[in-house]
Amino acid sequence: MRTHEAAAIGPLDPVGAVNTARSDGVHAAWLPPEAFGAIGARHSLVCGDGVLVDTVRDEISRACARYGGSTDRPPPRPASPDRPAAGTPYDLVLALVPAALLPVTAAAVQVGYQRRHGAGALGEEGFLLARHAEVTVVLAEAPAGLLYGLFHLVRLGESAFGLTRPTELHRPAVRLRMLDHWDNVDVHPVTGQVERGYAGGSIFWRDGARRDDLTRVGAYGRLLAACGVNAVSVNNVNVHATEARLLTDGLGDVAAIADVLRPYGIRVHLSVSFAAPVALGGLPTADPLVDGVRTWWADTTRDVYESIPDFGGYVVKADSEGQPGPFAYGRSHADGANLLADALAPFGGVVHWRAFIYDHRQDWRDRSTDRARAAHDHFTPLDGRFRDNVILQVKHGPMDFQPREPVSPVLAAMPNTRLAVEFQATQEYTGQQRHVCYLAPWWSEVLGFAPWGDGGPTVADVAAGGGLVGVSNVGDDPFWTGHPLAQANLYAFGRLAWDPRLDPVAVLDEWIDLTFVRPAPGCPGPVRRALHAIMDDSWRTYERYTAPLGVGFMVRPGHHYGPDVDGYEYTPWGTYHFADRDGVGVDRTRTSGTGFTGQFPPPWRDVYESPDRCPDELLLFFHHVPYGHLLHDGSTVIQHIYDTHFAGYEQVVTMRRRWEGLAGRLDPGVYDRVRERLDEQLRCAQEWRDQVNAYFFRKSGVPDARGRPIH
Ligand code: GCW
Repeated sequence: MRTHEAAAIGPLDPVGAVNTARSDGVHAAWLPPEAFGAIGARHSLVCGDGVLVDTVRDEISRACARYGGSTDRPPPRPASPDRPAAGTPYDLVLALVPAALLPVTAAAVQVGYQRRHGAGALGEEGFLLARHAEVTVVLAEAPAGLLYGLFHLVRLGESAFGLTRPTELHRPAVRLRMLDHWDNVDVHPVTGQVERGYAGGSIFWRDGARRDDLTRVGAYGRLLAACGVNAVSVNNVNVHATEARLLTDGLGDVAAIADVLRPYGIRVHLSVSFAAPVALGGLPTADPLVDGVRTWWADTTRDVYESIPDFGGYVVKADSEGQPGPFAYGRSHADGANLLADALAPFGGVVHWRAFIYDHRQDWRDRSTDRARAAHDHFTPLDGRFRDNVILQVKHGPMDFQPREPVSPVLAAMPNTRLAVEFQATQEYTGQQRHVCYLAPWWSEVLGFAPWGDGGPTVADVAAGGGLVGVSNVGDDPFWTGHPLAQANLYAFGRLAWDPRLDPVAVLDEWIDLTFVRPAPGCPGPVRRALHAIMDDSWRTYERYTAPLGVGFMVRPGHHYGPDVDGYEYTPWGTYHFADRDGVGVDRTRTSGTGFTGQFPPPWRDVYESPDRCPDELLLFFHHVPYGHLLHDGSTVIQHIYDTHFAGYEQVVTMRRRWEGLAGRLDPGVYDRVRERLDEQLRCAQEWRDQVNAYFFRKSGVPDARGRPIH
């Protein structure tokens, strides 16, 4: 098996355009050795102590061994970091400086540190980057800052050593930048080793046990640190019997993973079962208000911290899709979350309590129950009742990671609760890593959305104190993410979590620079041009050939891949489009529908309420309209469906052609894998186009105005 995997990545391309293969057969993703060329060729000094500073040193030493530079430790006597030892010119200095000394040190190296920032401006993870007198300087107050500073230099490459650079202060906008793995320890009979995983097995677990060799986990931690992620939860939020035991007998395995991730500044979190006191502790109840239950969680949590002193905390999916929760005891979710929060508080841990609660046994005949309303209905009455170390983890949309949804109104309705926004990097509903679908533009739109209207706070502002969580798309596949281009989603998740204002196209550029060749300045390069052409708009392309105008869920039930327009129409899951011969869409208005529009603050409650003002791309999410309804561009709904489906398919044809233009320019392993997936994407896009068009033609009887073939 391993040999087969190793063979998946071929030898280096003679053109030398791309160099990302590793001897162990695992793709280097955005950290190929070449990405360290600029640093490795320099003389550098690293000042500071601790595990993370050692990581910085190791990274630089390895790069120097390859590229001929050198790296020193600080001289015995403290000296000015720009020329720390007289007569020893350094090109690069990375220094950990006590917060109180930062202004002085910065002044000494003339990096333009602004006094108004005062001491402590960089915080736990920030860094200052400057260039003065031909020395590039990175200063940090805490070790993680130095690590992030190093990876920033990697991103900059040679330009970090250019003639001049303005001083830059970097610190993350969002404190908790976390990836949730939906990995099972046992291979689950229905969901497998990784629930909704499209990249092979788990990097942590295999066939019921932790993997002995955690080298891959270390490499993963390194990739995550390089894009800014600082927390990982290592098991599925659907906690089955074996996985529940990670909290007690399996703790050693979690600790082993934590040991491997620690040098990259990543804390480990664990998904736990709310019923653990019963299932593991032998108690008769898991009622959050019973003393014995509280004591059990307090004792168990203390043991966790004895094994893993920097343990991040618990993730909980309660009363959702069959998982146990406080409702069984007539208690609220605040009672449930606070129980765990109290157990974690003495150690500085947090509870990520998921807001994904809805009735999955709904009667499809009942048009008044609306799954989109559920999280808001359940949680907003609890605002202000959660402890400070509870983070309510809210999926970005009110339904479930569809290619298009409005922003969840919960994000605008709980001012007294810490909120985290959850994205799905694993492409459950966006092509399952067989389709190219660069998700950063979608996430960026969500993060920039202003729930109270333009000029007001954005979703990113709301998440700043809670966090951003991504469901990981990684597995033991040699390319990490199955589809090599899906690596960009993981990279972009970390970067947007660090700075939500980043332009997704610029983030893609960073990823291209690191992962593929960095072309000469001024030359866009064929690889870069083709990747932008294929990826920049790929999410919208996916949207075009799948479910139209925000309606969602026209996928095959269960595995959720490929089209099935009525697949979820007459099911208990609350996922309907209500197409009939006259029209399509879900009436969620206050006037005549489920009233969901009323969960938004102004102006959106009124914008969404009105079929004329509602943005086209969300029209069918909010309204049931006739097929002849006119969109803002003057097209009818039915014609829009036909046009976008034909166009989306054609765009995939173009994508595939662009990729073929890269033959011979890329590592053959990467080239072949993407090409193979594009073939499948094309097949599937055609199926989507034909099924959706045929379905609506047969329902409505309205022909395509342009007379194209509809079956
Ligand atoms: O979208 C649904 C997925 C489930 C997942 C659930 C959740 C982990 O189909 O596989 O369960 O969301 O987010 O909890």
